[in-house]
Amino acid sequence: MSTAKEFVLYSYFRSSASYRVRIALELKSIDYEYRTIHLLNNGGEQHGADYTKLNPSREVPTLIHNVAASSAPIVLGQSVAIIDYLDRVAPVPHLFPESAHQRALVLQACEIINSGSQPLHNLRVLKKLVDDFKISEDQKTEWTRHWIRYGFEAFEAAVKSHSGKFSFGDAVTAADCFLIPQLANADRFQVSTAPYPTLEKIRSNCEKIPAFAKASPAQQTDFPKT
Ligand SMILES: N[C@@H](CCC(=O)N[C@@H](CS)C(=O)NCC(=O)O)C(=O)O
Repeated sequence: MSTAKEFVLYSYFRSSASYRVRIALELKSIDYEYRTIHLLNNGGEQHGADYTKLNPSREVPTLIHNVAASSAPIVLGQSVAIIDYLDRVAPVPHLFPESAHQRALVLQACEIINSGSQPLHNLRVLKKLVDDFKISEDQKTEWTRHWIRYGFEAFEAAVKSHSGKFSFGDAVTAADCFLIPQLANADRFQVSTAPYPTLEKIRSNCEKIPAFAKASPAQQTDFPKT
């Protein structure tokens, strides 16, 4: 009989929000069960009735924490909330600093991507633009590129004076967990990162850490084989 793992992640290989949480899980060496929610198949599995009960926003990621056999599992959506939760239940390595000021700066950087850039080119936003406003493929791509660049400009300015090897000094923080997946989105939409030298430096340092590679889309079980 197979026993459920303590942690379960509902994810999609290409989802940058899921990728953030995968990085945090890998950095913390948390073993977890990966469950795929295919965002395109059958009109999008995120809209299924059972999944919607877990994640009313109908998006990935969702984290389940099976705390104890005797208590109900903890179910969490929203990558900021999930990573904050993981940082409390598995504090090593810390992804949010202790100091109120430093923690706010890290959250600010996370939110530049989480609320100021990625949601504007999320799947359902693009679908609405195509379905109801009849934008072309080229316009869709240009829209996406615009919001990725918009976020990178802000992120570069926000971390430039704080960065060392990573966004904040020489230790990985949650900010890096948000940046790397958005850089993967930039690659996908052929957005040059040359105007953002701090982001390029951080990326090359993150690439040296195995947890980032393990969390990448190509390493996930639902990554297309062909
Ligand atoms: N702010 C949310 C964003 C989640 C999100 O945008 N997920 C995307 C994939 S990256 C999604 O599931 N989209 C489904 C849709 O738009 O239908 C988080 O951080 O968890």
